[in-house]
Amino acid sequence: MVDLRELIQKVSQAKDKSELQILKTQFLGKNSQINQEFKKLGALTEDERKAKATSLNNEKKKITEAINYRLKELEKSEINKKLQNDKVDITLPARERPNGKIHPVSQVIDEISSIFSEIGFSVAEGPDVETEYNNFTALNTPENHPARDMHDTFYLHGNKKILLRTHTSPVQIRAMLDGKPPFKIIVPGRTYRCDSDQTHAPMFHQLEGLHIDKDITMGHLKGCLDYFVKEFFEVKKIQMRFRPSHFPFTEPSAEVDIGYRLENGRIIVGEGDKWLEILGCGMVHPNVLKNAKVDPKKFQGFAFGMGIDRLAMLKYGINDLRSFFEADFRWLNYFGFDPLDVPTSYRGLSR
Ligand code: 2NL
Repeated sequence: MVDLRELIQKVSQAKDKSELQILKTQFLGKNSQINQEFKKLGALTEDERKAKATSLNNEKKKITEAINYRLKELEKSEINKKLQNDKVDITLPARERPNGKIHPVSQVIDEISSIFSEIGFSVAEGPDVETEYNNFTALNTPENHPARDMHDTFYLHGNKKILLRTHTSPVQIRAMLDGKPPFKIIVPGRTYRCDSDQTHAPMFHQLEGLHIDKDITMGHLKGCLDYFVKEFFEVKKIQMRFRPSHFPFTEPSAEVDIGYRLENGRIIVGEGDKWLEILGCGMVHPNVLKNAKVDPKKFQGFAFGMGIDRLAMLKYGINDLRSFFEADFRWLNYFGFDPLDVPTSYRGLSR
């Protein structure tokens, strides 16, 4: 006979869920006493069997109920313990807002990264100091191309093999050399050119994108950029045109303009009778794929590049490029973004 009271007492004293589980197996499992008794039923007369089966089922029900009851008790005390640990004092004063601000360039890089991450791009980064191979040669830029000129490129130590990258493309070359296709990355970062006037700074920011896979077409490129432009400028409709262009690293190549109009001297993006160039793009040149050890017979894709500083100026109504890099605290306080706004504003903070 099973001593029901003893079993139920043990269950009600189980310290935790795992002990309870052990008791459950012991009392109701295959090798439990009750189960053995069930097995013996066959040897009894019909009347005896009925009576015994009813009493066994009753016992089983009582044990099960006791186990479930104890389980609820244990879970309740677990939750209470958790609540106790997570208790916050809501009467404490709020933390002071930090003094620092997020630079508009960082803000725009975060916004663009979040827009592209939603369609499967990941962010890659690389060094500012590059080799001539990664920055020019791999990108199908001929030996005598004017972009390589001393006047445009900062060569280090007069050594023509080491330089400050003039675009972020070398990071994509590194990504392709280091990995296996498909590639779907964007690359934001600092870039450098020996150029300084009203609209050019020797250090500026670019963001490039690369999508390489089997059967990627210009149609994918157009769809991708159409999505990006609408998300970035936070408008549902935007006029966009692809103008044929030329880059050594893409074929065919295009520049993308968006429609805009002026309203009281302010640029209103979306539609209008004027066009504004915002980025360059194209299908990656087979020579670039070969140089990056990707088989152009199996893989192809698109790439694009844009200047971040100008996009930040456009979106947030800043009209002097040089103010970006003056580290003027009053300027940053005015044009910068609140660090605590970042997580909630993954889609920009247009004002
Ligand atoms: C612009 C135009 C562009 C690319 C950048 C690229 C990178 C690789 C291969 C092929 Cl690894 N292309 N990048 C392509 C077309 C245009 O930038 O106006 N940038 C500010």
